[in-house]
Amino acid sequence: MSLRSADPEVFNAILKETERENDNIELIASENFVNEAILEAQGSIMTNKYAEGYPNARWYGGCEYVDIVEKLAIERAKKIFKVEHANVQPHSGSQANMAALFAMVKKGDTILAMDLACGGHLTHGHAHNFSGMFYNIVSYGVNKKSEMLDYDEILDLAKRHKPKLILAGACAYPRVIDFSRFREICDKVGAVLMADIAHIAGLIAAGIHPNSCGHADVVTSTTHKTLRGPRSGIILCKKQYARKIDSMVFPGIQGGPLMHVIAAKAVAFKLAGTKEFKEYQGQIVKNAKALAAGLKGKRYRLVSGGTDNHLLLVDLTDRGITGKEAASALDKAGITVNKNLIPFDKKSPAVTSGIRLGTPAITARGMREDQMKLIAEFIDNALRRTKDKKALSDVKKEVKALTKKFPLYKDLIDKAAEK
Ligand code: DSN
Repeated sequence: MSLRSADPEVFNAILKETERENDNIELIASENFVNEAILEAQGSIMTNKYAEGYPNARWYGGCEYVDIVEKLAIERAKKIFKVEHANVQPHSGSQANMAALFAMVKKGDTILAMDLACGGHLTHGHAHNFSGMFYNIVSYGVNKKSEMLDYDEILDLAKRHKPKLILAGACAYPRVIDFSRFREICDKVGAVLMADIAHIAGLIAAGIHPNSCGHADVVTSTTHKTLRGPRSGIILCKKQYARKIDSMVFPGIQGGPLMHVIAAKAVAFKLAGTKEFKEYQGQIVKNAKALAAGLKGKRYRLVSGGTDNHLLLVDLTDRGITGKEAASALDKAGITVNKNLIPFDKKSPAVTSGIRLGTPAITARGMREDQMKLIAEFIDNALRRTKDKKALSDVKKEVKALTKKFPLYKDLIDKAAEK
C-alpha cells in the first residue's frame, strides 16, 4: 500500500516539507540534508526488527542481518573518530548524553559544563532538564571581551568546585574547542572529561577540527548535523569504559535499538570516510567564513568577531531588532534560521538578541563562496525591512531563483507528483 493512498494527509505534508527544503535557504546550524542512500536505509524493513542487546548477544532470534549493520556501524565509527569503542544505539544526542552522564557520575555529583546562555546545550545542566535535576551544575561561559572560551577561568572554577566531570562542547560556539586544554584541567582536579561533539562531528571526522577522542574519556554526538547522517546519537569512549557505557545505554535507559536508523548510521559513517566528505567539510568552513565576511561587510557584529567552524552568531543589538523578529522576517523571505541568545544577552531565550547561522545544509546542496555573498545580501535586505511585506516577498523571489539552481530531492518531488 502506498503512503499516498494509505494516508494522503501525511503524504502531502511530507511532499510540502520536501518542497520547502528545496525552495528555502536552510541556515539552521544543526540541520543538514541527507543523501538518498541514508533515506533508503532509514526507510528500510529493518524498522521491523527487535534486537535488544548487542551484536552476537541478543535477546531475540533472527538478528543475523541486523548484527551485520550494527557491527559495520561500530567499526566505521571507531575508524572515522580514531577511538577504541563505539556504541551506536542511542536514539538521539540527548539520550547519548543521559547514558554517558549516568555511566560516568553519580546523582548529586558536581558537573562543570558550558552555560546554555553562552552556547551550551539543554542536556548540559539546564534546570528543567534531567541533567540539571540530577546533578549539581556549575557553569562556565565565555570571556566577556573575546567571547571565546577562557581556559584559565575554567581551571579556576574547576579548582574551586572540584567537579567529578567536566563537559566540553556547545551548540552555539563559533570557535575551535581546545580539548587538550580541557584534558589538562581535568587532570589537575581529577575530573572525568566528557566531550559533546554533536555540532562539529563532521569537521572532526574530516580532520578539520581537532579530535576530542584521545583527550576525552567519553564523547557523545548526534549523527545528523555536520556529520550528515540520520537523526540519531552515538557514544565513543576509551575501552576501559566500554562495559559501563554499553550497559547504561541498554538496559540502562533504552530498550530495543532502532535498527533501521543504525543501518543509516552505518552508511553515513562509510560516507564520512571518503575524500568527497573531507572536501565537503572544508567547504562548510569556507562558506561560513565567506558568509561571515559578507555580513561583516554590511556592518553586522558577529559574536567573537567571526568563525572557525560551520556556524556564526549575529548580534542584532545595534540594529534595533530582536532575534525573534529577525528569524520571523527571514522566514517570510524564505531564509530559515533560529533566534539565539548571544553571550551575556539581556533578552530572554524566547526573544534573544541574536540569530545563529550555519552552512552545513546549503553546502550539501552545492553552494559555494559566491552564493554566500548573495545570501549575506538577502539577509541584509530582509533585516533592514522586517515589517515591509513587499520587500520580504521580493527577497523570497530572489531566494527561490537561487535555490532553483541547486536542486534538492528533485527525484522525490517528481516521483510524488506522478499520479
Ligand atoms: N540544540 C540544538 C541545536 O543545536 O540546534 C540541538 O539539540
